[in-house]
Parts: sequence; C-alpha cells; structure tokens
Amino acid sequence: MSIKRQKQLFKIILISGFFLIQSISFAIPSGGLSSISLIPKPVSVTSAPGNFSLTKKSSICISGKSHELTTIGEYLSGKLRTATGFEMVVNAAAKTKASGNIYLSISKFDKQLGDEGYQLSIKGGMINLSANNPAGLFNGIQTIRQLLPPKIESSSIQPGPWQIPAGTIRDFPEYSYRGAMLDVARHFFQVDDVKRYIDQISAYKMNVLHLHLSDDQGWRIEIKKWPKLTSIGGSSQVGGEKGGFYTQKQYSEIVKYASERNITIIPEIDMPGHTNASLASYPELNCNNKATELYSGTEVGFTSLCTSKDLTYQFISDVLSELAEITPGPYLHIGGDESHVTKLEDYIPFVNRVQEIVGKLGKKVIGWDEIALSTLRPNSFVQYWAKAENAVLGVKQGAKVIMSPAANSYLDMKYDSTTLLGLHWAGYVEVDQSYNWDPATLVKGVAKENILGVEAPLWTETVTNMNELEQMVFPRLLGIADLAWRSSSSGNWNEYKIRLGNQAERLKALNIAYYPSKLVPWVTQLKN
Ligand code: IFG
Repeated sequence: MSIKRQKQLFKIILISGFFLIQSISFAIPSGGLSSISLIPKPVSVTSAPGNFSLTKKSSICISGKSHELTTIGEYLSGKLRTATGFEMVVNAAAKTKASGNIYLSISKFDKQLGDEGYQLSIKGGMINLSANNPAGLFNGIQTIRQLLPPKIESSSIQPGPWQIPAGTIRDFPEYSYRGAMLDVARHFFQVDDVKRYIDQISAYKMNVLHLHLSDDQGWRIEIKKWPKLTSIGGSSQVGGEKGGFYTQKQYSEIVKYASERNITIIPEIDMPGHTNASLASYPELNCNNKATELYSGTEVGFTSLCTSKDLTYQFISDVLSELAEITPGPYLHIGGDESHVTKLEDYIPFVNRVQEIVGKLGKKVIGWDEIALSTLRPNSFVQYWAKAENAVLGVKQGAKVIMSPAANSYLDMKYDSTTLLGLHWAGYVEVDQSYNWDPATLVKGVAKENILGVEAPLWTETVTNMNELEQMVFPRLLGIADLAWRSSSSGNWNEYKIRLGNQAERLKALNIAYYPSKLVPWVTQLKN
C-alpha cells in the first residue's frame, strides 16, 4: 500500500475514532428528557425536540432581587461552577431572555404545585424554572442537577458539553415532611459532617433533618443554664472515647446552613428514658440525688428522669426554652421511647406535662410512638417506629403520624448477615426491603390522610464517622426520598432499581461511599 494510501487510511481511523468517543461519552440521552433517571420520580415529564446547552456565556437570571431568590441563584451557580468552570453569574436585572441562560422565578400562584412544587421548562435553548416560592425553586434545582451529566457533581473541572434535552417537568411532593434523622448522641458528628449530610439529603429533596441530641451516652447541645450537661454529659460517647457537643452558635450555624437548602432542623431531647447523660451531669436530677456514672455501652431502657421532682420540669423547661430560642422550625422532639423503668402511671402525666411546656414555647411536639399512651395535644405528632398499635392510638386521638418503620426505614439495620456495621433487631434490611413498602398502607388504621410524612433514622451505636454513615445511609435513603416524594406512583422495585442503578456515577462524583448492593443494576459509564 502506497505511503499516500496509508496516510489516508490513518486519517480516516483517527477521525472516526474521534466521533466514536464523542458519541459514547458526550451523547445526551437518546430517549430525550423523559428517558433520564430521576430520584425522586417527578409527577410528569414531557420530552420535546431540541436541547439546552450550558456554556461559559450562560448566566442565572432571577426575577427581582429578593434575598431568598439571590441565595437560591448563588446556590445553583455554585453547584454548576465547580465542574464546568463557567462563571455562572447571577443576574437580577436581565431585560431580555436569551438562549443558554437559566431563569428562576416565583410565578403567579400555581395551585397544583403547592408549597414545594415547581415547573421546569427547557425550551428555545433556555431553562425556565418557576415555583410558588423558593422551596419549589430549590427542588427544581435538584432536578436540573440530575438532568445534567453525573460529572456535574465532580469537585474538579470536567470537559463538556453540558446539555439537557428539551421538554417540560411539572412536579410536586405527596408528603410535606420528608426527613432523615442523625443520632449524634451515641457517636458525635462534627458540624462539617452534619453540613455534608445536609448537602447529601437535600440533593434528593429531603426537607427535614431530625438531630437526636441527647441519650444515655451523650448530651450534645450547650444549655447555658445547665452547663454540666455538656461539660460532663457531652464528654463521652459509645466506646468511651471523647464525645463532643454543639455550642449554641454552632447549632445556629447548622440551622442556617440547613435552611439555605430547604431543610428544617428538628432537635430531639429524649425523655424521660434515654437520659443517663443528664442524670450523670446533675445529682439533683436523680430521685436519690446521686449522679449516675457516665455510660458508654449500647443497652437501652435502663434510665428515667425523676418524674416526681418539680426540679425535673424546671430542667425540661429551661432546656426546651433555650432550644426553642435557637430553633426557627415549628417542632421540638421530646423522644419518649423505651422508658422501661418509668412506671406507666408516671410516664403518662410526665408526657402530658412536657407537651404543655412545649406548647407554651409555641412549638409542636413530636414524640416516638409511645407518647400515644398519653393525652395528645392537638398539635402533637407520633413518630411510628415499632408499635403499630401506638400509631393507631395516636390517629384515634387525632394526631398525625410520621412513618419510620424500623423494619423498612431504620438505616442502622444491617443489609444482610455479612454487613459489619449496624444492628439487626428489626431484621436485615436490603435495599429492596427499604423501598418495598407504602407509607399509606403499611399500618391498618393509619391512612394517607393521617400521615404527615416519612423519616429515615440513622442510629449510631456502631457508626462512628461519615464514611460509615454513607455505607449505611446510601443507597437506602434514596428509596425513602422517592417514597416520601411520591409513593403512589412509586413503590415498584423493578422500576425503581433501574433509576437507582443510574445514580451510580452521580454518587461516585459526589464521593459518597454507598453500599453497592448486588440487588441493584449499577450503571458505571465509560470514563471520558
Ligand atoms: N431503638 C431506640 C434507639 C436506638 C435504636 C437502634 C428508637 C426510637 C433502637 N429507640 O428507635 O435509641 O437504640 O436501632
């Protein structure tokens, strides 16, 4: 073959190879907008011809300079800037609309969208995201992130193009309370870890983080009137290592960070059981006026506040008043679980009295399902975790229920008998088990209209750091988020597992150490 012919052949191979690579790694999904896997699954997705391209000329245009809109705009800009390297200016004064830009607006009231819904229109080469209020825009932004290639979540600059197929998405949640709980009492998690967790759960449209701030092993929030709660009660944790606590300033930092991501913080002070940390800090809180020893084991149900002492209610009132001061959210969680050494005839008046204290602070009570044994105030909520009959009792008293069934939603349950971390008193919970349930039909006597929402707790007896947290929480939390957003059209494992498998690259780009369950068809794309 002549040299000339060889050169021609080489050129043809080079060019076709280039287009082959392009077509594999840069293609936007051939099926258009409705073929892109999203978690949670939106209410409606309609594909249209064409697509949107993010370029270095793109900007984020907000209608009106409200602080909330600016904050949301800056949030989106930050989420897009890192991996694209584009400046993504937030512009509050855009006069005309141009291709390549993203427009965020609070629309004239669109009833169907409710408080957290949004409409996302990709048309004419631009994106228009509108909602009744900022929470809806925040949720729409999470969808935009998932419509872009997974590498958008990378912490280093990636090659483009950054395209989204055209079409329209209208979406709104079924439950208004979509939460995760982090037990920072058994093992303490620093502020930065809590912020990382907030970033992770808000990416899947969760809007509540319940912080379990006190237990037998540790007290984690500064209470100025009772300083030994942290100096003594906060000094240890499970296993006996040094514990830790949040100053009120640090707690407020977490609350602010969460609110900028549409997350409400719900603080829990567990009582009258799970109280060894406070009983070890103050002898006078004990009926026998003797402080208990600090406890670093993992037993439960062996402690009780002294329900007969007036000082106990002064203590509770002082603690909850200071907590209410720094908690803008509407709820205080009073625990109430596993009070095995509190007589029922003492437990009931105790919970009744604590509900009054919380009511006087202008907050609503949430308690684990045992509180249904007391006389529930109108604005008290029962968190179902173990006894269905308590949930039903709560409904009979007119309370709404937060669904946290241990056998499906407890993220500290082992996946199977080979899982090193976690417990298995509620059974093994593989990824399908944590998805294959419907909050609205799980408990007879607790119907959809009785349910405030869904929450997935992570208890940390065996979980000591973020890497271990992520192995237990992910990917099961994504299924809980899917159910909490829209369980009526979800709950089909065979459909969901495909969507979950398509999240693999995104979880990897987010550097989340998820458990690669064998039940899920994980899709790992070609490296580009
Ligand atoms: N039950 C206890 C938690 C924790 C958990 C571990 C509740 C409401 C078992 N109470 O769940 O403190 O120990 O799975």
